[in-house]
Amino acid sequence: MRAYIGLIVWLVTMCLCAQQNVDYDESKVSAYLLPYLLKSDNGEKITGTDQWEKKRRPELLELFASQVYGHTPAGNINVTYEILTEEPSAMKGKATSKQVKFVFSNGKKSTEAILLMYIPNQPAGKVPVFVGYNFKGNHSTTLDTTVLYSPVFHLVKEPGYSDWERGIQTSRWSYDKIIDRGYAVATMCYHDIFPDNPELRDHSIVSLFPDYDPEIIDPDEWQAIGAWAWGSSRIVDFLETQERIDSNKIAIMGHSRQGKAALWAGAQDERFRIVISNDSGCGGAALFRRKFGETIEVINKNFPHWFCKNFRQYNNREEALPIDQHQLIALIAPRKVYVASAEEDLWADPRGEFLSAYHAGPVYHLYGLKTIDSDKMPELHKPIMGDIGYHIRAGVHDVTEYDWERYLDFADVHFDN
Ligand code: GTR
Repeated sequence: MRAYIGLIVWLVTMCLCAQQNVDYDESKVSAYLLPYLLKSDNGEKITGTDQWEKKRRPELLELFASQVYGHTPAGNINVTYEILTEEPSAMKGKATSKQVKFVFSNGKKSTEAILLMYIPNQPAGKVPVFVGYNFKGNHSTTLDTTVLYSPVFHLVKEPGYSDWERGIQTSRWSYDKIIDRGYAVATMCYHDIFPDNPELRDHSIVSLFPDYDPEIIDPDEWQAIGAWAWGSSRIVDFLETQERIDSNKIAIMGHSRQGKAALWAGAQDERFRIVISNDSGCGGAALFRRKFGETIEVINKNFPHWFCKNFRQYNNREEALPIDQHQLIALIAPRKVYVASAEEDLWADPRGEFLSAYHAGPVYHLYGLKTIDSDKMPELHKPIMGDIGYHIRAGVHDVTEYDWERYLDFADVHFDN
């Protein structure tokens, strides 16, 4: 059955590639020069962590904001939390579940989201937590019938969303494993923050900010990925109020488009101590300059509401982009980062994902941390577990139990759990 699904996915991907003129041939990847990590825009060499943090890091953050993801507005909006349910004997008694309604408001208009949490009952006391968005509603991540449908469900439940059934994505959420290993998990449907459709921008949190104009999008204005990243920081704000959560041990895990948003969130918000990008591909961990699989032009065409408008200048002009994704990963240092790929997920360019994790190394070296020591990709299922982690597993674009097991192993090491 799995092989059959794999074949269908492969066929669909091949058709997509043929249509969109993308490359899956490693021998056609032309030589490229990556932008400097440890040299600032005025040519100054960066040799220490102080210089990195005060000079180069802010420069790079600004470039990612102005050229790729858009600026996150400085002003905030009001967020309130309402505990909707609390069940101390969820998951056959081994966890406490909580559902919390977030109301985002600017005084005139508001939007809502629901956070679902499972917290292990053992050990008692504070526990580390994984934060991550789900794609098809909290109810899709579990068969637990008390889990509510997302507020945004009525909006996006259109053709194409007909598979939003309860439990449809349980395989992507290894709740039992997470709880058994002493971690909490907090998830929200990403559509609640910015429904993944350019026409629904008015229903996103972006529309609550003072400078929002429904008719005009400025060249460096944030769009969906920026909003999703912002939303995960609001989840952290809430977690910081929770007695059972160890707010020094917060990991973010994002898959695919959410892997992109997780890296951007991790670059901006230092409260994420571990940042995990699962099959994040173009605009995530993959190096743009390889132009392998999905490219800037293709992603901007298919998802015009993900990146800022300035990013479109680099359609077919990857060399002109002043940054590349190894620098995004480096912005997470000295916090821990883990990049994962799937062998058949060529659209996301597994080698490009690996190489950006590898090329982020020099910044981690400044901190004396353990990086990936070779640009040769590891074999399948041979994870690298330094301060930068990486694995490639067999199979297609997905989040599997294997992936979660590695993230738990990585968190065990770095959170000393
Ligand atoms: C694809 C997109 C990728 C990736 C993926 C996903 O259609 O081209 O960049 O984000 O969706 O999020 O599943």
